Order: sequence, then structure tokens, then C-alpha cells
Amino acid sequence: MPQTKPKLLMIVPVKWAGLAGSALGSVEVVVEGKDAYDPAEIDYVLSFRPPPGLLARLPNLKAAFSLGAGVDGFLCDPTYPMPVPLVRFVDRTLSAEMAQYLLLQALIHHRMQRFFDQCQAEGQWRQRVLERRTEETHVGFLGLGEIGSFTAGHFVELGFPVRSWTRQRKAVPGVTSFAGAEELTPFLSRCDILICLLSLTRQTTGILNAKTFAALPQGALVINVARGGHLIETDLIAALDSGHLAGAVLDVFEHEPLAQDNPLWRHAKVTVTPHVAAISQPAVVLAYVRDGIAAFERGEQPATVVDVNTAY
Ligand code: OXD
Repeated sequence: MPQTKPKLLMIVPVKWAGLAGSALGSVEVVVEGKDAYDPAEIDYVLSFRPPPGLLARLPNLKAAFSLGAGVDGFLCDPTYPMPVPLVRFVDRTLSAEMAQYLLLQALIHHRMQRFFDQCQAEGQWRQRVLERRTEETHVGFLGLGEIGSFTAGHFVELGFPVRSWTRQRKAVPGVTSFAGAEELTPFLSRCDILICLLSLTRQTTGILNAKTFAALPQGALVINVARGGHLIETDLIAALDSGHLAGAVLDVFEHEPLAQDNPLWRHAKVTVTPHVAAISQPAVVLAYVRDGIAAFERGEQPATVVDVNTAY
């Protein structure tokens, strides 16, 4: 009897669909919105934020793959078909891109690049020493998974004291670990640069709020590259306007694209980028999915299956 190929339903941007044939080898691909398919024949799904209810209508689904490192786009659907395994995308290129973005933004702030941009615009030769020495500038990571650990290592190499806050204590060389709700305020109290890389869960939604900002040292910079749902925008604007925070760098927003009339666009202390800190490359994701499907078909689980109950 001929062996049937595993069938993958891709719910992806149009530009991805054309790449699928070559990259997925022995996997049969159907594209949502383009190809007709029988829901009972779908073995796997690839998406970032599938339409709510769609996965629940696939009775033989074996696993779902996320296009990105985050899986909140799947787990915000209350009908997600537990216990179907959900696989996050983890890749060195993605971690490297995120590290580049975070180092760039942190260093623009630390090295006072905006001041020198202004001097250049005015044709002024004005030397100025660092406001705070590197070894006194504490960088704090909210969340320290693959991407966070990789990035933290680069800050350590540059001489920054680095700390992290996670659900459970983590041992990463050069990083001081804080864990659990009771250690959040002590963690925040020394974060001159706070980087949010948390998964979006019920517990972390709105964690970047007035109380968190008040616990940071005067003049701190907040960088959010996780999800817009972590941030209470009005609290951020109040903390910036009061002078308590020196600035914010935001790559993710509750509603994307960010609305034209959102005041964050024009706030003098805010840098806005359009969710580009680390972009999954289609060819790399598809090779990852091909290998993940092969693992499931052999009866194994890829190492990056998340716990769908905790989203970690
Ligand atoms: C991701 C993202 O989760 O791009 O990878 O936001």
C-alpha cells in the first residue's frame, strides 16, 4: 500500500505559500484561503495567529507549529485543541537578530547617541562623558529563554552587570537570577535598562505598568520586544512625562499596525519600530517545520514543544 504523506495546513502570509513546495520535501502542503482541503486529512498546522476555532475543527491534528518564538497567537484561542503539541520556533538567526536589536537600542541610550545626533544637526562639537559608567549600568531581563540567555551573554561581555527575572531561578553565567513574584521589586530596583522578553500569559499581561515603572531607578530605559499586551501604554506615557523614565523602545503593540493617532508615534522619548526586532526567515522556518514533522512521524517530540498549560 502506498505510504500517505503527512499533510500540513499553512495559515501564513501569501509570500510564504510559494516557498513551501521546495522546502517541505515529503510533506504535502495546503494553504488556507487558497486550496480546498478536508479538515480530517490535516496532520499539522503552521501559523502565527490562526483564526480562533479553526484548529478545533481539525479532528486528526497531530501538532501545531508557530512561525515565531511566541505562541500566544495560538493559546489566546480558548478552543485550542489540548493536548495537541504546540512547537515554538527557536533558531540561532532569530536569537542573533534579537541580540543585535537589543544591543543597538541599549547602546544608543547608554552612549547618548541622540545627543550627538542633535549636536551634528546643529554643527556643534560638544564632547561629553558617559552619564553612567558601563559597570554601573544594570541591564535587567524580564524573561530569560533561548533569546534572552543569548543576548544577556553579549551584555555581560561588554561589561554590563546583568540580572534576570524568571518564574524559576535560572543559572546563566554572569547573570544574577531573581525569581518569583516576591523578587520582582528587588529585581527592578537596579534595572537601568529593562528588557521585556516574556511570553504573554495571564500572569504577565500588563506587567509593564505604573507599579513596575515606579520600582525602576530614576532615568531607566524600558525596551519591550515581547508582546504589546505586556504594556499599559498610558502608564508608560505617564512615567515618561513625569521624568521618572528616560525613554522607551517599543517593537510590539497591543494592536498592530500601531494606529496613526497613537501618541507613542510622536512621543519625544519613545522609539517605535514595526515588530521587526527579529523576523523569522521563511526558508529557515520551513526547514525547521520539515524536521519537526519528521520527528513526530518517527514518534519523537521536537525539543521546542511548549507546555500548553503554562505557555513555556
Ligand atoms: C515571534 C515574533 O514571536 O516575531 O517570533 O514576535
